[in-house]
Amino acid sequence: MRWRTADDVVRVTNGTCPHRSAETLSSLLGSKFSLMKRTLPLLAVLGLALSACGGSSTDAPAETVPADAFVVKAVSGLKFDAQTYGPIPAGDVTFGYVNEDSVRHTLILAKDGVKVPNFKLDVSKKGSVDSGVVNLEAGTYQVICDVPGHTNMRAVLTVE
Ligand SMILES: [Cu+2]
Repeated sequence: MRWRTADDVVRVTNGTCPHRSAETLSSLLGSKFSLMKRTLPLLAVLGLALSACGGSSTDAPAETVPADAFVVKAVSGLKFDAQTYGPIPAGDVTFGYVNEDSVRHTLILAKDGVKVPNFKLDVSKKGSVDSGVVNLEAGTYQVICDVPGHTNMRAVLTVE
């Protein structure tokens, strides 16, 4: 997927773990000064910082789309990645929302002109991901981005 560029991965990784930037630093130091023994203590400290992060289940997980999610993407041109979605089964639906555009987008649902309450996804910038669960009865829903000026961001979701 386009949003998973190397830069995005680095950004996401750095955002996940404040110590992770040390990895980049240490690899830089490692390549430039690998023969200089006086950098070893510094690298050891960096290594401790890394191990304090690595694999700990208490870290905030990287924000990713849940595996079972129904994925909608915001793409360039103030559009969703499709004009029609579904049909998907009624009940609890997990939505994943991926921003492949360069500006903020939201995702809300409406049925018969009435907004589905307590459900709004918000992806602030390129590479942002949001997800949420909403219970939907069968019907035809409008998929809407309610950011001002994004009135063309409309799609239809069929739930059955
Ligand atoms: Cu939008």
